[in-house]
Amino acid sequence: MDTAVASPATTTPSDDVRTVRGACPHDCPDTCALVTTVKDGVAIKLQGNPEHPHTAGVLCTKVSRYIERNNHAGRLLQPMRRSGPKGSGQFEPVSWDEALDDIAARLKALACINPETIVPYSYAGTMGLVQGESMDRRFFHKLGASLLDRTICSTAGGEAFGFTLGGKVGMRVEFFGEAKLILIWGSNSIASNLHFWRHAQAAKRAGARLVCIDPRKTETADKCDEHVALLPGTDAALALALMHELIVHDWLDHDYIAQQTVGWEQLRERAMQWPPSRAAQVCGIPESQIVELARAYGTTKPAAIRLNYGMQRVHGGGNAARAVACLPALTGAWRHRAGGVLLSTSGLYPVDRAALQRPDLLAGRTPRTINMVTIGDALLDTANPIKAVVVYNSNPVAVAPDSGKVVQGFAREDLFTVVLEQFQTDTADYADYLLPATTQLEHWDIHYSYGHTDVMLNTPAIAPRSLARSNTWVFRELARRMGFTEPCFSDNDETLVADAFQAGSIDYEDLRANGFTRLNLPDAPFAQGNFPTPSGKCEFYSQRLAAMGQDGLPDHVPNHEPAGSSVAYPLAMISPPARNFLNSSFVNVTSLRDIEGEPLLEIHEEDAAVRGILSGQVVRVFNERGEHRCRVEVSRRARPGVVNGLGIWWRKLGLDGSNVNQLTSQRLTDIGRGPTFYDCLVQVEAVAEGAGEGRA
Ligand SMILES: Nc1nc2c(c(=O)[nH]1)N[C@H]1C(S)=C(S)[C@@H](COP(=O)(O)OP(=O)(O)OC[C@H]3O[C@@H](n4cnc5c(=O)[nH]c(N)nc54)[C@H](O)[C@@H]3O)O[C@H]1N2
Ligand SMILES: Nc1nc2c(c(=O)[nH]1)N[C@H]1C(S)=C(S)[C@@H](COP(=O)(O)OP(=O)(O)OC[C@H]3O[C@@H](n4cnc5c(=O)[nH]c(N)nc54)[C@H](O)[C@@H]3O)O[C@H]1N2
Ligand code: SF4
Ligand SMILES: [Mo]
Repeated sequence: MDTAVASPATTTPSDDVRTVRGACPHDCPDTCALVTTVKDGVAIKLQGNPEHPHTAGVLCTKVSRYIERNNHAGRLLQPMRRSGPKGSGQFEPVSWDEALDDIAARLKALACINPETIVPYSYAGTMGLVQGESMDRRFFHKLGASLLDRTICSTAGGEAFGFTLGGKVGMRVEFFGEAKLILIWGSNSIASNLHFWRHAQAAKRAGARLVCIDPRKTETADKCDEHVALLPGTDAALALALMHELIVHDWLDHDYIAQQTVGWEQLRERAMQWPPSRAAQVCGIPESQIVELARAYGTTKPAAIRLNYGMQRVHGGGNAARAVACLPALTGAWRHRAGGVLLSTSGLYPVDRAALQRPDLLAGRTPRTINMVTIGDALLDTANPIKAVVVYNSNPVAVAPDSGKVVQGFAREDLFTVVLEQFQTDTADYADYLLPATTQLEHWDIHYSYGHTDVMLNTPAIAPRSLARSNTWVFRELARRMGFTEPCFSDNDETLVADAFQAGSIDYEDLRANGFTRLNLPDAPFAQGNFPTPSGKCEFYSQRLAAMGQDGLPDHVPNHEPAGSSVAYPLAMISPPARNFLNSSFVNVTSLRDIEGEPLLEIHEEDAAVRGILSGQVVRVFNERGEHRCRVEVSRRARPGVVNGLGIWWRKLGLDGSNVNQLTSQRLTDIGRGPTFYDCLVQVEAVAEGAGEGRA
């Protein structure tokens, strides 16, 4: 048996009780600091670290169940080989040596002919730099495999911010507590950014006004002073109308605009085409609400915007993020540390990706790039076939759009599929080899965050359960079997932790002592301009976009599938996360699934009434891409014309073996090649009692 495993922090004499500091690995802006209590080598308690200011000792409901997840009866504990038909989920146990020898031999045979027929597929099952983007990338770079464009979440907004502000940069989260007006825009903070919500609450207690801009009346909207329930994909129209009002009422910081921005005259002209009456039509909200919102934004200082990714999962998502990113420069909100906008802080971290990922191992080769959003089409492409996929840190069969095609692709008999997983997910069912992965309690890692500005260290608390092994271990072992001799393939996890940030850029001593360390950043980064754009200014007009043949100014770009544009599919469906799941993670944790119940579609009473739909019925939701059955709730959380299908269920744990992504499309965003999950028209109808309720 192979023995090279992550070593727990210290040796454990029996009845020794100790605590180990870690970091939450999940794809969440909060990147909480964890403290695990270990007794006799067993994790018995997991809490938020009270010493970490951002975490403040509090974890979300999901991760407070992490030990239940870790010790789950469904944890994969043994390498397995497919023993039944593709997709049947039937496996037989094999040894690690057998599995790795055969996988290496099969990849080698494919690589000899054309390494681009091999595709890695990974996302943020763990956000850790070590288990998420180090040895794996080195392995595929050396192999010359196809590159993966990791676009499934944040590239539309992220690249849009890059064009406008110069990167994923913005306000520091702790200063939201000092703001007097907070726009929570495309974010269900209570569900998906809980520790930001703490600061928003502090601001509210100090007299701030909170406004939530979201088609769904979320639990966050419930707790704000105002809810702007616009139609999905209309945020740029709203932002342009706000600019119109700022201009007309002269709520502008002329000095800031003159000194720190590019393209003011052009933007002014564009915004003047968007009077509130026009935006009200497009957004499906009252004109007066836009006028009032503009007044509040133009006259309250400091005003802060927490933009999140919910508003960029539509055709015009990039333009919408650009439009919102322009607002604080118009009012000079950046002058104050509690003013500005925050989408993501990840661009503030000096991560040394070249050292971690070693793109130099490509040695001049330029393999094709596969967009992970369109994996369905890519797997079905016969002209440039994919012959092997190695999936880790992701569950594409559940999370990628247009799952009818994704399933068809993974079901190909001639596709060789390796899945590294903690659980037998929908994707794992299609594996030829299913390899058991460690959890965050069992491996080393180091983390940046996209919601705060601390670096986090994760020290393993316990030994891996049974034969589970870390991603880095698997790729090291595969590299050895492929005959890759570069010394970088022998780096252990602690070396990778030490090399993750640019030399001298973070305080490793502080990190080791406390489990977290602060980046050294100014309070108000753009008070004097200094944007990391080519001009050093906020680029209302982007020369770089114009050079790519795109509109240099932000504009409203209608949805691919605009609300009201189809008679057959009259309802717009968005599919934001259910609060107690994290993407498709935790759906198999019984105590959390019990809270969510069954896959749910929220519908407004008017839309329900005309269809004769009653709360609690099973409905068929469908469009030309497929159909999905779920429970319906006639709910004040849905606005007229929009239904909310909460995600992301494991298909096999749903009502009919599908989930909402059966309906979503593979079409991309205007900027960033991102997914358009929330740009999706459907029809809904009640299903006769008793039909289609058998669990698949
Ligand atoms: N509990 C929980 N937390 C999570 C996750 C999870 O699955 N569950 N996922 C994590 C991940 S990967 C990410 S990327 C983030 C996602 O978190 P967010 O960035 O906040 O994004 P979403 O949850 O997709 O959407 C947020 C809100 O945007 C709304 N929305 C949908 N369409 C539009 C629109 O066109 N305009 C506007 N203004 N709003 C719109 C949705 O109704 C939703 O309430 O959260 C992370 N945190
Ligand atoms: N309809 C709809 N679809 C969506 C979204 C939506 O809002 N609506 N959200 C989208 C977004 S924002 C995102 S980010 C994607 C997320 O999509 P994914 O990144 O695929 O996220 P998860 O579904 O959580 O799957 C991550 C998997 O990684 C596994 N994992 C965790 N840690 C490790 C590890 O250390 N090693 C290995 N080998 N595996 C590990 C977990 O068990 C889990 O099954 O989904 C997207 N899909
Ligand atoms: S999922 Fe988010 S809120 Fe929950 S523990 Fe992890 S980082 Fe914190
Ligand atoms: Mo995401």
